[in-house]
Amino acid sequence: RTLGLATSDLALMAPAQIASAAQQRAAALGYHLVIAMATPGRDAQETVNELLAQRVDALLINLPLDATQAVSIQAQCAGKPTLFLDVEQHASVAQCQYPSATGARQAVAHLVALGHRQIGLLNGPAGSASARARYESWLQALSEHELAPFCVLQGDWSAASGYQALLTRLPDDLPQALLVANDQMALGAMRALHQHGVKLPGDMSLIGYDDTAESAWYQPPLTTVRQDLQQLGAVSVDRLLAQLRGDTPHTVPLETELVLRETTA
Ligand code: IPT
Repeated sequence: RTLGLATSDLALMAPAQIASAAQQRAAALGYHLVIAMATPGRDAQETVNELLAQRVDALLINLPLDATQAVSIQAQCAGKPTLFLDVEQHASVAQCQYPSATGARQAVAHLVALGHRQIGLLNGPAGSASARARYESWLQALSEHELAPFCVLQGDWSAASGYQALLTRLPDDLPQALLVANDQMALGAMRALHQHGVKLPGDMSLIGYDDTAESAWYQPPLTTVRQDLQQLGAVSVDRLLAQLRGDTPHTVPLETELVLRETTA
Protein backbone atom coordinates (compact mmCIF):
# COMPACT_ATOMS: atom_id res chain seq x y z
CA ARG A 1 0.00 0.00 0.00
CA THR A 2 2.71 2.39 -1.00
CA LEU A 3 2.61 4.85 -3.85
CA GLY A 4 5.58 6.72 -5.28
CA LEU A 5 5.81 10.26 -6.60
CA ALA A 6 8.81 11.23 -8.70
CA THR A 7 8.72 14.99 -8.86
CA SER A 8 10.43 18.06 -10.27
CA ASP A 9 12.19 20.34 -7.82
CA LEU A 10 9.94 20.98 -4.83
CA ALA A 11 11.47 24.42 -4.45
CA LEU A 12 9.05 25.30 -7.29
CA MET A 13 5.56 26.21 -6.13
CA ALA A 14 3.47 24.13 -8.53
CA PRO A 15 5.18 20.76 -7.99
CA ALA A 16 5.22 21.43 -4.23
CA GLN A 17 1.48 22.15 -4.18
CA ILE A 18 0.73 19.11 -6.34
CA ALA A 19 2.85 16.89 -4.05
CA SER A 20 1.12 18.27 -0.98
CA ALA A 21 -2.32 17.52 -2.43
CA ALA A 22 -1.26 14.04 -3.58
CA GLN A 23 0.19 13.28 -0.15
CA GLN A 24 -3.03 14.32 1.57
CA ARG A 25 -5.21 12.33 -0.81
CA ALA A 26 -3.07 9.21 -0.47
CA ALA A 27 -3.08 9.46 3.33
CA ALA A 28 -6.86 9.93 3.40
CA LEU A 29 -7.22 6.71 1.42
CA GLY A 30 -4.82 4.79 3.67
CA TYR A 31 -1.78 4.80 1.37
CA HIS A 32 1.76 5.91 2.00
CA LEU A 33 3.19 8.24 -0.59
CA VAL A 34 6.96 8.28 -0.87
CA ILE A 35 8.54 11.10 -2.78
CA ALA A 36 11.72 11.14 -4.85
CA MET A 37 12.79 14.52 -6.17
CA ALA A 38 14.78 15.32 -9.28
CA THR A 39 18.07 16.96 -8.43
CA PRO A 40 20.58 18.56 -10.79
CA GLY A 41 22.70 15.95 -12.51
CA ARG A 42 20.36 13.07 -11.73
CA ASP A 43 18.24 11.82 -14.60
CA ALA A 44 14.61 10.70 -14.47
CA GLN A 45 15.62 7.03 -14.51
CA GLU A 46 17.64 7.37 -11.32
CA THR A 47 14.87 9.31 -9.60
CA VAL A 48 12.38 6.56 -10.51
CA ASN A 49 14.85 3.89 -9.38
CA GLU A 50 14.90 5.45 -5.94
CA LEU A 51 11.13 4.78 -5.74
CA LEU A 52 11.34 1.25 -7.16
CA ALA A 53 14.00 0.42 -4.56
CA GLN A 54 11.41 1.31 -1.92
CA ARG A 55 8.99 -1.24 -3.38
CA VAL A 56 6.22 1.16 -4.30
CA ASP A 57 3.12 -0.44 -5.86
CA ALA A 58 2.43 2.31 -8.41
CA LEU A 59 4.07 5.55 -9.52
CA LEU A 60 3.11 9.14 -10.28
CA ILE A 61 5.70 10.74 -12.51
CA ASN A 62 5.77 14.55 -12.37
CA LEU A 63 9.03 14.95 -14.26
CA PRO A 64 9.27 16.78 -17.59
CA LEU A 65 9.59 14.03 -20.19
CA ASP A 66 9.35 13.76 -23.93
CA ALA A 67 7.40 10.84 -25.40
CA THR A 68 10.40 8.54 -25.83
CA GLN A 69 11.68 9.12 -22.31
CA ALA A 70 8.21 8.46 -20.87
CA VAL A 71 7.88 5.16 -22.69
CA SER A 72 11.25 4.03 -21.39
CA ILE A 73 10.38 5.08 -17.82
CA GLN A 74 7.18 3.08 -18.14
CA ALA A 75 9.19 0.05 -19.25
CA GLN A 76 11.58 0.56 -16.33
CA CYS A 77 8.58 0.28 -13.98
CA ALA A 78 8.06 -3.28 -15.24
CA GLY A 79 4.27 -3.56 -15.20
CA LYS A 80 3.63 -1.39 -12.16
CA PRO A 81 0.96 1.21 -12.88
CA THR A 82 2.37 4.59 -13.87
CA LEU A 83 0.69 7.95 -14.45
CA PHE A 84 2.52 10.89 -16.05
CA LEU A 85 1.85 14.53 -15.14
CA ASP A 86 4.34 16.42 -17.32
CA VAL A 87 4.74 14.62 -20.62
CA GLU A 88 4.27 15.30 -24.32
CA GLN A 89 0.59 14.79 -25.02
CA HIS A 90 1.11 12.37 -27.90
CA ALA A 91 3.11 9.98 -25.67
CA SER A 92 1.43 6.59 -25.40
CA VAL A 93 1.45 6.47 -21.60
CA ALA A 94 -1.31 7.15 -19.05
CA GLN A 95 -1.46 10.90 -18.38
CA CYS A 96 -3.12 13.30 -16.01
CA GLN A 97 -2.55 16.85 -17.25
CA TYR A 98 -4.39 20.08 -17.82
CA PRO A 99 -4.61 20.79 -21.56
CA SER A 100 -2.68 23.94 -22.50
CA ALA A 101 -4.83 24.86 -25.51
CA THR A 102 -7.85 26.15 -23.59
CA GLY A 103 -5.81 28.24 -21.17
CA ALA A 104 -3.86 29.85 -23.98
CA ARG A 105 -7.06 30.66 -25.89
CA GLN A 106 -8.72 32.11 -22.79
CA ALA A 107 -5.72 34.33 -22.02
CA VAL A 108 -5.23 35.55 -25.58
CA ALA A 109 -8.96 36.20 -26.09
CA HIS A 110 -9.02 38.30 -22.92
CA LEU A 111 -6.06 40.44 -24.04
CA VAL A 112 -7.44 40.87 -27.54
CA ALA A 113 -10.83 41.91 -26.11
CA LEU A 114 -8.99 44.57 -24.08
CA GLY A 115 -7.59 45.91 -27.35
CA HIS A 116 -4.01 44.61 -27.08
CA ARG A 117 -2.25 43.60 -30.30
CA GLN A 118 1.38 43.69 -29.18
CA ILE A 119 1.52 40.57 -27.04
CA GLY A 120 4.81 39.18 -25.75
CA LEU A 121 5.56 35.70 -24.42
CA LEU A 122 7.71 34.62 -21.52
CA ASN A 123 8.36 30.90 -21.96
CA GLY A 124 9.40 28.21 -19.53
CA PRO A 125 12.52 26.11 -20.09
CA ALA A 126 12.98 24.39 -23.46
CA GLY A 127 13.52 21.01 -21.77
CA SER A 128 10.00 21.01 -20.31
CA ALA A 129 7.16 19.30 -22.16
CA SER A 130 4.56 21.51 -20.48
CA ALA A 131 6.50 24.69 -21.28
CA ARG A 132 6.71 23.70 -24.95
CA ALA A 133 2.99 22.88 -24.99
CA ARG A 134 2.09 26.27 -23.52
CA TYR A 135 4.28 28.03 -26.09
CA GLU A 136 2.75 26.11 -29.02
CA SER A 137 -0.74 26.82 -27.69
CA TRP A 138 -0.03 30.55 -27.36
CA LEU A 139 1.27 30.69 -30.94
CA GLN A 140 -1.83 28.88 -32.13
CA ALA A 141 -4.19 31.12 -30.15
CA LEU A 142 -2.41 34.28 -31.35
CA SER A 143 -2.58 33.10 -34.96
CA GLU A 144 -6.34 32.60 -34.59
CA HIS A 145 -6.44 36.39 -34.07
CA GLU A 146 -3.95 36.92 -36.91
CA LEU A 147 -1.24 37.88 -34.45
CA ALA A 148 2.37 36.86 -33.97
CA PRO A 149 4.24 37.36 -30.69
CA PHE A 150 5.67 40.85 -30.19
CA CYS A 151 8.66 39.28 -28.43
CA VAL A 152 9.60 35.87 -27.04
CA LEU A 153 11.49 35.69 -23.75
CA GLN A 154 12.57 32.64 -21.82
CA GLY A 155 13.09 31.69 -18.21
CA ASP A 156 13.59 28.52 -16.17
CA TRP A 157 10.30 28.72 -14.14
CA SER A 158 11.93 30.63 -11.25
CA ALA A 159 11.04 34.17 -10.19
CA ALA A 160 14.68 35.18 -10.65
CA SER A 161 14.58 34.11 -14.30
CA GLY A 162 11.40 36.12 -14.90
CA TYR A 163 13.12 39.16 -13.44
CA GLN A 164 16.20 38.66 -15.63
CA ALA A 165 14.11 38.11 -18.76
CA LEU A 166 12.28 41.43 -18.29
CA LEU A 167 15.54 43.29 -17.75
CA THR A 168 16.48 42.41 -21.33
CA ARG A 169 13.49 44.53 -22.57
CA LEU A 170 13.37 47.33 -20.02
CA PRO A 171 13.19 50.31 -19.81
CA ASP A 172 10.90 50.76 -22.81
CA ASP A 173 11.00 47.89 -25.28
CA LEU A 174 7.84 46.39 -23.83
CA PRO A 175 4.74 44.78 -25.37
CA GLN A 176 1.26 46.01 -24.45
CA ALA A 177 0.68 42.70 -22.71
CA LEU A 178 2.79 39.75 -21.62
CA LEU A 179 1.77 36.11 -21.30
CA VAL A 180 3.94 34.27 -18.79
CA ALA A 181 4.26 30.47 -18.63
CA ASN A 182 4.01 30.38 -14.83
CA ASP A 183 3.18 32.60 -11.89
CA GLN A 184 6.64 32.42 -10.33
CA MET A 185 8.25 33.97 -13.41
CA ALA A 186 5.42 36.53 -13.42
CA LEU A 187 6.40 37.44 -9.86
CA GLY A 188 9.97 38.19 -10.95
CA ALA A 189 8.73 40.06 -14.01
CA MET A 190 6.54 42.22 -11.77
CA ARG A 191 9.54 43.10 -9.62
CA ALA A 192 11.54 44.24 -12.67
CA LEU A 193 8.59 46.29 -13.98
CA HIS A 194 8.07 47.89 -10.60
CA GLN A 195 11.73 48.88 -10.37
CA HIS A 196 11.43 50.69 -13.69
CA GLY A 197 8.19 52.42 -12.76
CA VAL A 198 6.07 50.44 -15.23
CA LYS A 199 2.55 50.32 -13.81
CA LEU A 200 0.44 47.17 -13.93
CA PRO A 201 -2.07 47.16 -15.46
CA GLY A 202 -1.97 50.82 -16.59
CA ASP A 203 1.22 50.60 -18.67
CA MET A 204 1.23 46.89 -19.41
CA SER A 205 -1.01 43.87 -18.85
CA LEU A 206 0.32 40.61 -17.48
CA ILE A 207 -1.18 37.11 -17.30
CA GLY A 208 0.43 34.22 -15.43
CA TYR A 209 -0.17 30.48 -15.53
CA ASP A 210 -0.84 28.04 -12.63
CA ASP A 211 -2.68 30.09 -10.01
CA THR A 212 -0.55 28.87 -7.15
CA ALA A 213 -1.84 29.55 -3.65
CA GLU A 214 0.29 32.74 -3.50
CA SER A 215 -0.87 34.33 -6.76
CA ALA A 216 -3.87 36.11 -5.24
CA TRP A 217 -1.42 37.79 -2.82
CA TYR A 218 0.89 39.40 -5.36
CA GLN A 219 0.78 43.20 -5.61
CA PRO A 220 -1.32 43.74 -7.64
CA PRO A 221 -3.11 40.36 -7.42
CA LEU A 222 -2.22 38.32 -10.50
CA THR A 223 -4.58 37.56 -13.36
CA THR A 224 -3.68 34.00 -14.34
CA VAL A 225 -4.66 30.76 -16.04
CA ARG A 226 -5.66 28.48 -13.22
CA GLN A 227 -4.72 24.84 -13.16
CA ASP A 228 -6.26 23.57 -9.95
CA LEU A 229 -3.12 22.07 -8.44
CA GLN A 230 -5.03 20.76 -5.45
CA GLN A 231 -7.37 18.90 -7.76
CA LEU A 232 -4.50 17.70 -9.94
CA GLY A 233 -2.76 16.11 -6.94
CA ALA A 234 -5.94 14.44 -5.69
CA VAL A 235 -7.20 13.29 -9.07
CA SER A 236 -3.84 11.83 -10.04
CA VAL A 237 -3.83 9.69 -6.89
CA ASP A 238 -7.41 8.57 -7.61
CA ARG A 239 -6.54 7.62 -11.18
CA LEU A 240 -3.38 5.82 -10.18
CA LEU A 241 -5.29 3.79 -7.59
CA ALA A 242 -7.94 2.95 -10.19
CA GLN A 243 -5.17 1.62 -12.43
CA LEU A 244 -3.73 -0.35 -9.52
CA ARG A 245 -7.08 -1.97 -8.78
CA GLY A 246 -7.88 -2.50 -12.44
CA ASP A 247 -11.00 -0.29 -12.19
CA THR A 248 -12.00 1.99 -15.01
CA PRO A 249 -11.24 5.44 -13.66
CA HIS A 250 -14.23 7.80 -13.62
CA THR A 251 -12.43 10.56 -15.41
CA VAL A 252 -13.14 14.09 -14.26
CA PRO A 253 -12.13 16.31 -17.18
CA LEU A 254 -9.42 18.77 -16.18
CA GLU A 255 -10.07 22.27 -17.52
CA THR A 256 -8.14 25.46 -16.96
CA GLU A 257 -9.92 28.65 -16.01
CA LEU A 258 -8.86 32.27 -16.54
CA VAL A 259 -8.90 33.97 -13.13
CA LEU A 260 -9.36 37.72 -13.58
CA ARG A 261 -7.60 39.75 -10.90
CA GLU A 262 -5.79 43.08 -11.23
CA THR A 263 -2.92 42.79 -13.72
CA THR A 264 -4.91 43.22 -16.93
CA ALA A 265 -6.75 46.26 -18.30
C1 IPT B 1 4.37 22.97 -14.00
C2 IPT B 1 4.06 24.37 -13.55
O1 IPT B 1 3.01 24.90 -14.29
C3 IPT B 1 5.26 25.25 -13.70
O2 IPT B 1 5.00 26.46 -13.06
C4 IPT B 1 6.53 24.63 -13.12
O3 IPT B 1 6.44 24.67 -11.71
C5 IPT B 1 6.68 23.20 -13.60
O4 IPT B 1 5.50 22.46 -13.33
C6 IPT B 1 7.85 22.51 -12.93
O5 IPT B 1 8.12 21.33 -13.56
S1 IPT B 1 2.96 21.98 -13.58
C7 IPT B 1 3.38 20.38 -14.16
C8 IPT B 1 2.39 19.40 -13.64
C9 IPT B 1 3.37 20.36 -15.65
